[in-house]
Amino acid sequence: MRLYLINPSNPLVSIVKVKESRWNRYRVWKPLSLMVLAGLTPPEWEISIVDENLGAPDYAAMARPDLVGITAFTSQANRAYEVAAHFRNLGVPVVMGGIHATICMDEVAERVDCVVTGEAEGIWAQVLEDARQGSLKRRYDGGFAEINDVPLARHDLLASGYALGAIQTTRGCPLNCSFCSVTAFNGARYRQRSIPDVVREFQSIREKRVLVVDDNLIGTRPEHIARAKDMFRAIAQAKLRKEWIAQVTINFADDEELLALAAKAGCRGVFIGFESFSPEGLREIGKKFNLLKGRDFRASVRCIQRHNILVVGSFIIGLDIDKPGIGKRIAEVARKYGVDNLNVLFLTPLPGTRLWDQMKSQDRIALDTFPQDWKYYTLTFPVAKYKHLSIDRIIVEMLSCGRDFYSMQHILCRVLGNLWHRRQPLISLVGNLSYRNNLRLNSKAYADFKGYWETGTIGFRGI
Ligand code: B12
Ligand code: SF4
Repeated sequence: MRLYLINPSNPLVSIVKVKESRWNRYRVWKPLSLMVLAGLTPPEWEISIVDENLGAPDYAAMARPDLVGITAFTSQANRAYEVAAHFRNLGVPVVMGGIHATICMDEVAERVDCVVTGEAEGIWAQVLEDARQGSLKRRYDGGFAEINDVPLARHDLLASGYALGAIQTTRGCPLNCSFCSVTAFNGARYRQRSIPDVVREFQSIREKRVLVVDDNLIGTRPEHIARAKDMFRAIAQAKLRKEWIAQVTINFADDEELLALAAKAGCRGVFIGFESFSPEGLREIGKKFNLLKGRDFRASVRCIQRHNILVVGSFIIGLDIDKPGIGKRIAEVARKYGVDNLNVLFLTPLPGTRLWDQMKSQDRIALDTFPQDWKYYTLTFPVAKYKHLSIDRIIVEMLSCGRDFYSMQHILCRVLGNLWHRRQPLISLVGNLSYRNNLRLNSKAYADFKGYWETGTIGFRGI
């Protein structure tokens, strides 16, 4: 039985534009969901994982599969449907799962043979067996998996050519920020994989550098932190010699022992969602965790960096409190905090989030011709009606933020600072140049987007 597992690409996502910016070569990430699905698949299935981010293959020239499984974030849904249509025309049954299939089940069900909602661990074997028997049902629900059922992902199946391997050590997040899908999709309970499993899986990864995809690697409670420390100790003891990056909350900075252990285990960079520099902004999006009294963000960033760990800071633009001038302000604050890279995203009502419900009820979802508009739900296009910023204005703000933070002068300052502190100056340079290069690609993407906006059905200028 031949199974194709496909990760559809979205040409609007800048990381796939490797030709236009060779720096993006370092930013194509492995589709871990499909590697996990492969790990759950019995040996009688011959599996091929197709990652369209490395280039879409000529499906017509490939051997006919018995079953196709497609994963998709919302932004990949359009391409997912094209791929599904191709195989369904050949009479091959198509199963779709992942976050978009879970949240927008009815839309997906119209376009594939079978929808799998939730996490696949508890249900995939059944889906495969039914497919083998020719009795595939229209819908299966995996719910939340038992964390010990998460298999070792099949790291052997993907081609080389990725800069980083990928691994997941926890699922779920209790913080439920209004713009984020994680609590809705993976639940509020923070589930941690067994440490020996994590170490074994790390060992099976070919790449020296690894992305730990957890939404928050260290968690928020003392017992979470204690487990993170144990895991870092075990990774260090196993002498894996891997270098990895992860997402964490700002409390990472509050525990010197945690930082030292993480660095010893190979942590070289963390991605932190600051989201907004103002308490009103944080309250607006429900990121209360960053509101802790007395937090000095600059000092926290320094603490992390002292352990030779780079910090990527993420902010959101387009909150109700954001007014003209916000772009430059974010760049200034990020420089003040001293982050090594800045990642700014447009406030985007992702389906299934509290923000979606709120914006929908206020008629503020601007790009709402679905499914075709999903391709713009990459957080890199302004798809909503923002309170104080028209579409033209918010794009100007985003560009001015990028041009300020990634000016050659500021890049040089940061990289020289990292050279002086012997803090991965080369990685810092590559990271900064990659972002700078994408500014050019983004300007072009915004121009095309505005063209679509103006000729499309949306004719307003802010609310
Ligand atoms: C790693 C990651 C990335 C990587 C992508 C790696 C990849 N897959 O290619 C990078 C950094 C590139 C990325 C980019 C983006 N991401 Co992202 N990302 C994640 C993250 C943190 C983890 C995903 C992961 O690997 N999980 C581990 C695997 C094992 O779990 P899983 O994917 O959920 O798969 C399980 C089930 O869903 C199911 N399943 C999945 N696929 C299938 C298929 C079949 C057939 C079946 C049966 C089951 C099934 O089974 C799996 C095992 O249980 C999630 C957060 C999260 N918790 O999901 C956000 C998340 C998926 N990302 C999100 C977003 C918005 C984006 C971006 C659009 C914007 C951005 N700038 O971040 C881009 C766009 C990417 C694109 N190509 O269009 C949102 C998606 C929301 C939505 N409705 O789509 C999430 C949920 C984060 C959030 N804050 O809300 N992301
Ligand atoms: S943004 Fe981060 S902290 Fe907030 S709910 Fe999502 S994963 Fe949790």
